[in-house]
Order: sequence, then C-alpha cells, then structure tokens
Amino acid sequence: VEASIPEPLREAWLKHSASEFTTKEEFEKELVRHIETTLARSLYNCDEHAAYSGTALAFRDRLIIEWNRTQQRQTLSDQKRVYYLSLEFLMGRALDNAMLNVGQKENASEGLKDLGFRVEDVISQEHDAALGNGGLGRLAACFLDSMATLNYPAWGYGLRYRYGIFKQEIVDGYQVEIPDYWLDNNPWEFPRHEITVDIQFYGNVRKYQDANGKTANSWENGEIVQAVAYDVPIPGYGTKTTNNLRLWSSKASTGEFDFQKFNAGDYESAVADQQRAETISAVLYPNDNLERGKELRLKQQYFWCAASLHDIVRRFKKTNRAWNEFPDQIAIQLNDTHPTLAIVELQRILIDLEGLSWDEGWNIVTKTFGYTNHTVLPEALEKWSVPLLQNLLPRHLQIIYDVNLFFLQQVEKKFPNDRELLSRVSIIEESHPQMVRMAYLAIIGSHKVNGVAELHSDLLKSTLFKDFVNIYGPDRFTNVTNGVTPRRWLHQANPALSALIAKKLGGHDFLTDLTLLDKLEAFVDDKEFRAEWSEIKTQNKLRLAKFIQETTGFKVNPKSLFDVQVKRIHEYKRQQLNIFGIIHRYLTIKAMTPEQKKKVVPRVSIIGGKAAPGYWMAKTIIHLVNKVSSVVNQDPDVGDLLKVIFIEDYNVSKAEIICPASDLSEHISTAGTEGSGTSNMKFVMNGGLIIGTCDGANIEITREIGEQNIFLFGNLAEDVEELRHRHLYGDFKVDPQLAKVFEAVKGGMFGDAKDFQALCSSIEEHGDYYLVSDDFNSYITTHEMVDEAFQKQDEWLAKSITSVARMGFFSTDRVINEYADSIWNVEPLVVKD
Ligand code: 73E
Repeated sequence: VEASIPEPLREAWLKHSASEFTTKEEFEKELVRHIETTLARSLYNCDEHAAYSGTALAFRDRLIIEWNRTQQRQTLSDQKRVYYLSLEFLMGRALDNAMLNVGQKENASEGLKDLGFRVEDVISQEHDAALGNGGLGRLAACFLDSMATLNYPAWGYGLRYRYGIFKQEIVDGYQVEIPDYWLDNNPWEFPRHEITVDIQFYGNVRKYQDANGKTANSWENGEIVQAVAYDVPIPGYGTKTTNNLRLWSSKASTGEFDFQKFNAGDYESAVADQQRAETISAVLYPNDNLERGKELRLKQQYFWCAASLHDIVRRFKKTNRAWNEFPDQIAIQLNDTHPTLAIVELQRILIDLEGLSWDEGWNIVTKTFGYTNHTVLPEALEKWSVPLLQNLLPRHLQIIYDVNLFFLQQVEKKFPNDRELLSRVSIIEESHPQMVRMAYLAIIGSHKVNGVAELHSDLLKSTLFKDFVNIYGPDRFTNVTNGVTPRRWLHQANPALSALIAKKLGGHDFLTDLTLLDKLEAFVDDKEFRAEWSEIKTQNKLRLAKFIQETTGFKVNPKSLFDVQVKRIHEYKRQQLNIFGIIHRYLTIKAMTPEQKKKVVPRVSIIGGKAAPGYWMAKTIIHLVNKVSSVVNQDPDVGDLLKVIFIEDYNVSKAEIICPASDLSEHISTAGTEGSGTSNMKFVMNGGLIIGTCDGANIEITREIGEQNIFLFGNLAEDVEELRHRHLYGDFKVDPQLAKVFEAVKGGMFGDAKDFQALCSSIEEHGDYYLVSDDFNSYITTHEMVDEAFQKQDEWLAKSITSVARMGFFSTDRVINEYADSIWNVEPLVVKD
C-alpha cells in the first residue's frame, strides 16, 4: 500500500498520517478534541448527546483510517469483489458495534467514566438506522458484518432513505405511524458529492445504424435525476478490514435546462423538479412481504440499480480488462427480486453503450448475478405492469422482451410443442394489463438461485420454480440457510453471557468460529455454571422488566416465564394465534379455584411489531393485543399469573434488550409460509427456548439442538393444501376451545366486539387460510407442556445450555462462506500486519 506513494513524498505523508487511539488516555484526548472543535461545544455544558457525538466521531476516525487502507488494499490486490444489492439494510445502532469490533469498548467506557458519563447512556443516545422492514433487511446487515469480519472484498449497495421505517405509537390501542427522520447529525455517513451518476427515466428509443452498419438502439430524451453516493464504513470484528456500504441519494440534476427555467422566472417549477427528484430516495416502503406495484417504488429500484451498476462498471473499466473478464472480477448478489432491473441494466450497458453483441453481453450478465429468494407468499412476488415499464423504462422493456424471446426459444427446443409450459414460464404474464414476472427474470438472468432455509428451498423447487428446475436442471437451484451475526446478537446484546462463555472456553474465539460453542456441552451438569447461567438470564429479565415499566407503566414479575413474540405483524406469522391462546389462558385462570391457581406458572406474554400502514387485519391484531393487555393486566382475579405486554415501536435496539431476556419465544407461522425466520436463531443463541411450527429454519434448529430442546406443534407443510381445501369445501367446525375464545371476544370482554368481527370471521367463515383453528389445540397443549417444563428449572437450564452449545451452524460467517464458495467464487483478502 505504501509503495503507491511516490518515494520523495513518502516520508512526509507517512509521518503525518492519522494514527489510531489504543489507550484510554488517547481516546479521551480524541473525544475532548471532537467535543471542543468539531462540535464546537464548551466542555462546561457537554450533555449526554454531545458525549455520544464526540465518541462516535472518535470511533469514526478510526474506522475511516481502516476504511481507506482496506479500499486501497482491495484495489491493489485486484481480486474478485462481491456487491450485495439490497433495498433494505436494517443496521440499528453503530457505536456499540464499532467499539466492540475495533476492540476498544473498555478504553472508551473508562474514558467516558473519567469525564462523567456511563457508556450505556451514551450508546443509547443513538438513533437506530432503520432502513429496512424486518428479516430481509436485518439479514443484509448481518451479512455486511460477516463479510467484513471474514475479510471478503465486499460492498453493499442500497438507497439512502431520508425516512426509514416509521416509528410506531400506540394511541387508544391503535397503531399510529410517525415519520422516522433520522439523518440529522448522523456521524456514520460520508457524503461523496463528487461521486454522482445521472439516471434517466421516461423518453423513447431510437434505432440507428452504428459505425459497422449494424442496427443499434439509443435511449433518448426523458428526464435525468442525479444519484449522489453516501458511504458508511462497515468494520469487521477483530480485523483490519473495513468494508463499504454505499447508499444513493437522489437530487435534481443541475443541467442547463433548470437554469433556463430559473432565469425565465419559472422558479416554482424549477423547485418542483427538484422536489420530484428528491422524492425518489425520500422514504422506505413500509411493507414486509407485500408488493403493491407503485410507480415510485419502481423508480427507486431502477435509480438504485442503475447508479450501482454504473459505479461497478466504472471501477471495472479502470482496470483495462477485457469485458469477458467481468465475471472473474465481480459477483453481484440480488437480495430478492427488488434489484432485478440490475440484470437488464447491465445487459443494456454492455450492448447499447459498450457495443458488445447480445450473446457476449448475456453471457457476462448470467455469470455475474446470483438471486436469493426469501418468500413463497404470492402477495410478495413482484410483478410490474408492462404499460408502467413501457413508459418509465422503454429500452429496458425491449430488452426484457428479447430475453424472454430467446429463453422461450430455448425452452421450445428442449420441450417441443408444449404451449402450456411456454405460457407458464414466460416472463410476461398474459393478464390485463400484461405483467412482468420479476422472479422469472431473476432466475433467467442469474447462474444461481437460492432459498434461505431447507424447507423453503425445497418448496421453491417443487412448486414456484418447478418448471425452471426441469428446464435448467437442479444445479441452478440451491439452499443457503440463513444465520445471524454472533457479534451483535450474542456479544453486544448479551455481554454477560458472552463473558461467561469466554470464561469457560478460554477466550472469545467462539465469536469468529461459532462451532466452538459445542465445548459448552461439557459443562451442562456443572452446578456452579448452571447457577451463573441462570443468574445472567435473571439479570437480563430484570433489565427488560425495568424497560417495560418505564415504557408501559406495567409492573411484571421477573420470576414469571417471559414468553416473547416480536416480529412484523402478519397473518401468516400468526400473532392472532398467540393472542387467542393468551385469551384462552386468561379464561382458564379466571375459572380456577384459589387452590388451582396456586399451581399456575406465572407468565408474561410479550408481543411487539409493526403492521404495514395499509394492512388493516394486522392493525386489528395489534388493537386486540392492546385491548387484552389493558383488561388482563388490571384484573385482580389474575394478578401476576398473567400479564400481557405490547412493546411499542419494536426495532433493532429494542431487540437487543428483548432477546437476552426471553425464556420462551414464539415462531409459529403456518407451516410452509416463513422463508427462514432469523429471530428464532437470536433467541436460542441467548439461551431462550422456542415454541414453533415445522417451518423455515425452525426445522434445522431442531435438527441441530435436538427435538427434546424445542416445543414443536401444529400441522405440517405437506398437509396445508388439503386442510385449506377442507375448510372451503368440506365440513369444518371451529376448534371448541377457540370457539370459547371467540365467544368472549364477541361478548365484548375486550371492548367493542365489532372491532374484531373481521378477525374472527376470517377464521370462522372465510376459510381460515392460515389454519389458526386447525393448530389451536396443538398450540395450547404444547404451551401446557412448556409450563410443566419450566417448573423443572434444572432440566430447563440444561435444555438452554445444550441449545446454545449447538447453535454454531447459525452464524452468518458460515452463511457467507457458503455463498462465497458455491455462488460468488470469491476469496478473502487476508490482511498482514
Ligand atoms: O422468513 C423471512 C426471512 O428470514 C422472510 O419472510 C423475509 O426474509 C427473511 C430473510 O431471509 C422476507 N422479507 C421479504 N420477503 N421475505 C420482503 C418482501 C417484500 C418487501 C420486503 C420484504
């Protein structure tokens, strides 16, 4: 790296190049300097927020030094790089993560203490970076952490939303959405005003003869919006690698056109253009597992894909390599179909702008891209209407038609005279209007397609993508089961547990090789160890109890069983099953004699999550949970035996408090509907047991930790179709215990019965699509088994320890290595000191 500085200048540059603090004193010096000069604050009125900003700036300096070196190293080494394209990066807070990853949290805590601050209070000043909805966005964030930790040359590309996922408030039991403006004083991003890309929309395609007399296409006219890069450093844990997350922000392109308008006195319309351009990156669409086909969303997708692709191509062209080496240098992973236009854009760049032939271009494209599918839910599968594309991206639509034509010719050759097949696999759905099926385009434009858990990948191959398996053969389809980063979800969220494990295993090596956790099994019967393990859970429950009291006013007994379901609210995730189960428990307790009550295991049921603003049924579920909460928590018949808590505005930083505090968590989606689920992994890693269906990664968690350590219930995926059919066409009676729950709800026990009419009738009358009734009995009897098991605390602890010991498989480090080997073909860039 040094050799890139010319000899005569080298000494001066190196002498003054920034250095990193490594002691408490050096940290304090940096902190005070930033508070005084960068923030221009007098030290006499430095509050917690200023202390946060100063600390963040001190750590940012450190990150940026390593970031610069990493980028230089990666450029010089000239290895293959990975680009991870995701519309969502649910990062949460950065400071604690930065402290731990660079290994300076101790020094920072001590330094802050000298200056009169508690590190936890300083850390909690930070606003979450919430550029995502749920699991898909959080997975992308965990991937960034693992890619940096494993020293892969890897960049993330996303959108710099001005507003992340909305803040949720509960008013009179209803969800209210508040805009999440998070960008003021964000120390973690670096604007790169010099790195811009002009992005075109609308306009028309003109055919012309090129220099060789061949017909070529030119996309002309329309409007231009400018993409500006903002870079966020991503530090690896215990490594010098600091990778880059590049987020694009939209602004009006400052061409002459605007000036003319301005000079002509058309000030208002010049400003309106400006605002229209900025609207593109203004807000994250708040839908999880749902696609609504809005034009602005399509604009976001193209804006971000085009900016990223031009950036990648620009970097490649600096190496002066031949185009056919592109896939040897670059792997691009598509996080769901949201970035599928990147496929079309690369083909357009290659054939229209760089003059390659169709086949040369397409060969490069398919070798470059990989596509990850995250869901089989039909309402989440992206389709864009042909007229919309025709208007917004006329040249891209032509290319899509050509891709489809060549693909269908290939299919026709392999399976002659199968018209049905052709219409089934066509990228264009022959509906009114015609629709472009993005998943099919993504499959055809990639060399590998993967699902996110074994069951999910099997379902993809046997249902949604079955025809494509026949056409391409099984090798194009694979599985990479999800994981989570143990740095954030064990070490950062649960420092006490991480320290106890380190004490037993002789160090923190397990954080970068999670399979080392298996050494913990040797201590399962160690009494002292069990006691320490149990004490940590208790402390974490106390912390959550305190948080609950501060935020809801409800007092909960930390000796109770903490039963948690926190995730986006969705009918397929079945929070309605949970709340109906809670009502059943409430009714049961109310019917008990005082003697019977003595035997009840006290519970705190904790539910949290956001509903998409337009998802009425999900909002109804939130409303019911809140109503049940206010009735149950004030009922003297029940007291501590049952408390129901709704956690407002569930997000990453709250998850860091909640996960370590759960005894039991719920992952109870209708079998076959959850792609993977990742919070199941976080909870088990923190010593919580889980109740769940045979769905998503629950199945592999069971395989790893053993059936005796998990509470499985409910129908299997293979039976779902027939059950649904029976609801619609057979004789169906609601489960009798569930019927009693409905009676209570309809009798007005939880407020106006009308409010919950639709929720009940979706099950009783409208086919019970998510099989709540079919699984109800199994669900409540399994909860009874949970109660029994919880009373045998020793056995419970053994289950908890054994499960953690067997969770090594679920680190995103394993996940990233699998992608690197089987999809990307990239190697780490090992850093020598
Ligand atoms: O099962 C989860 C999975 O763990 C799945 O529902 C989620 O992705 C997680 C990570 O693999 C997911 N989110 C979306 N699709 N699958 C999605 C779809 C459209 C918009 C936003 C998110």
